[in-house]
Amino acid sequence: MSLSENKKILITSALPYANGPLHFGHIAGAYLPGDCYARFERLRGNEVLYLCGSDEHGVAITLSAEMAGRTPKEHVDHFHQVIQGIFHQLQFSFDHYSRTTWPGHYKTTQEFFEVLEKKGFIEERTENHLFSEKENRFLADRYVVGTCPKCGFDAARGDECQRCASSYEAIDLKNPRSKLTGSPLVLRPSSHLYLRFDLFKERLKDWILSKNWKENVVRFAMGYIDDLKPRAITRDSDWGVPVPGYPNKVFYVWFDAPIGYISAAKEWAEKIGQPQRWKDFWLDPETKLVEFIGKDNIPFHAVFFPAMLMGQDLPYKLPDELPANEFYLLEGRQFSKSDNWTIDLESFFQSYTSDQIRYAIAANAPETADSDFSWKDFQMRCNAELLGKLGNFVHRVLVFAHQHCQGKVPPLHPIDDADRDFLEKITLQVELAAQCYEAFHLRKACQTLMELCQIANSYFDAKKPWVLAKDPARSQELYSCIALCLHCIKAIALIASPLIPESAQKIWEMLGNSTKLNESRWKEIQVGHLPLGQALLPSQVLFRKVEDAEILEQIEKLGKKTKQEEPISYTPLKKTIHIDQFREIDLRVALVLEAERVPKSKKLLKLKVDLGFEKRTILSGIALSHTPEQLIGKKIIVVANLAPATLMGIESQGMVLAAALGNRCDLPEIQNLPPGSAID
Ligand code: B3M
Ligand code: ZN
Repeated sequence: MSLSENKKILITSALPYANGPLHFGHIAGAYLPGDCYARFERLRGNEVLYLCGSDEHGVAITLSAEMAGRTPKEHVDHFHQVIQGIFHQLQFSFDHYSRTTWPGHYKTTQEFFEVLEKKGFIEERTENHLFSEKENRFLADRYVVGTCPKCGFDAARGDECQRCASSYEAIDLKNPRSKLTGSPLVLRPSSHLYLRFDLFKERLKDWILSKNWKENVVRFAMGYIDDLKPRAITRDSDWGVPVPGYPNKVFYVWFDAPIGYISAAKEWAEKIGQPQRWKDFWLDPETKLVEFIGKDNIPFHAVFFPAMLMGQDLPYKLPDELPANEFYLLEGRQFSKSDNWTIDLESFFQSYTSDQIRYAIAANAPETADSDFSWKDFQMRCNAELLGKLGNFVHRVLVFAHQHCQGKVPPLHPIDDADRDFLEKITLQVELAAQCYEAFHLRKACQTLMELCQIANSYFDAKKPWVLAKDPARSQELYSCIALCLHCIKAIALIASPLIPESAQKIWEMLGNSTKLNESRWKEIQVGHLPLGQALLPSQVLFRKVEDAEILEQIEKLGKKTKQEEPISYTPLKKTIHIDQFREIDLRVALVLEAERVPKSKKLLKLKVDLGFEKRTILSGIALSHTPEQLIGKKIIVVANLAPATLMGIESQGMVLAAALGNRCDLPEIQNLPPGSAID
């Protein structure tokens, strides 16, 4: 194969929604494959720009922010950090990680729109949209659930079906209802801007058919193109990229998000102090553009975004490759946070190294069919493969070299047929691995790596260097054997580097190298030999054994709900008040002197409290969560300047502060200060 160099390669991984932590499904689909490919192409000497960023707009964000009691901005700020943390843990090597709330992205999106408008691809239309009479608002996309018009799935989202990956307009759903309240929706006219995707039909068709993509991607995309209609690209919302000239409207998230790939390049160019540099990637026909996505994103990357690019004035690159992966399941079922059918990434990272995780996911990547993370498989990958085959070979050779070759790279001379055969196989596996990476076949790359380890172990066993070591007359043979094994370890480090970069670097250093493997060149390492006499480092443990007990414990955890993991329904945030309004509320520490149930009331307790300067009677609706005995003697917080109110014939002279969630309720308690202390 050609080991081309100096080609510009622009790589993107789908921009994750900043509305929750990522799970393994995402990582297996669009991120790990993208990172391995970027690492491989850099090793080959190509000029790689690998971009990603948080997708921070859209109703998926406003909806989950609303449910979490945060503003959209607070919500995305939080999850942008969380997601970046996960990517960092997994050693993802983005050249830049942006976010779609970057002001430069707003500008780029608006310019994109203005060009489309100028060229006649935008039209305003008044059409029916889904309206909730109960909530008195139009509901878009993810605020709507209903039956998928394509596959009949009855809990499909309003803009794309999570079961069959179709994309449609919310009004196409059967039996549409509000996601928040479950109430039925009616059609009401509303005016929006539509992008005339239909005008791109022929160009899209020709373009897709000229591609040599996976069959499922082409089939799926062609299905869309046949049926291309104008689609609304605006929404009524205040969260998103504002539509120039249309107050109160923002762009539909799938309009602005893919433009994020371009604005991420712009932000990167600014960061490196060469603001025009993004054009070298995006506007040069010589650039190779590779977009890594999960299969649910195919319509947008194979049809809608390319049409938007075709409708521009500038010669934007269209994707050359669209490696779209299938779904990655957990023990045979879709990952689901609400059912606790998930893996807590934080504790996962504490127990296992990023390389163990990367390798286990890559070895089982959902490339041609849905695949599965299972704990047993994870254990097997870590123990039998990484430790048993790879780690073991590196260890036994290094230990041997320290014992019998003075800890240095020995001479490779003379060599016999078995040595020659081994050498050829090493070369072959390295070439095979390169082909796998180039074709986005991570599973096959992992297999190739393990085959090489297997070949190496068999060679070592057949050569029996421990026998050679007993006969001083055979020291040349011994040296050749160990020199070849070290040569093979170098090849292992090389082909392992895109997959398990940390361990590959450690191996590289154990061979006595002081450079960075990921800054080296594939070709040079492939053909070169370790310098004769180079001092080796002692062997160090690369992978720890994963014990049966820890795996059993993990399997048992699956599907069991813990209290904190139940889905929480938060009370919506109240409107903002001024500090002066807050200061009007007089909060005081109160000691509970007496407490008793109010006859005929399930909820009310009657408390006698001491405020230091006076005693009061206060009624509180906490009887379902607290017994009178639990309260007596506690110092709680009360609103002391509330107008008295009569409940069940008793006058209540204040209000107890309590935290509440659903039916549960908890009282804040003061430890040290006396009754009457003010709280502000
Ligand atoms: N955020 C959807 C997703 O995470 C969306 C991808 C945008 S890529 C431009 O599946
Ligand atoms: Zn469907």
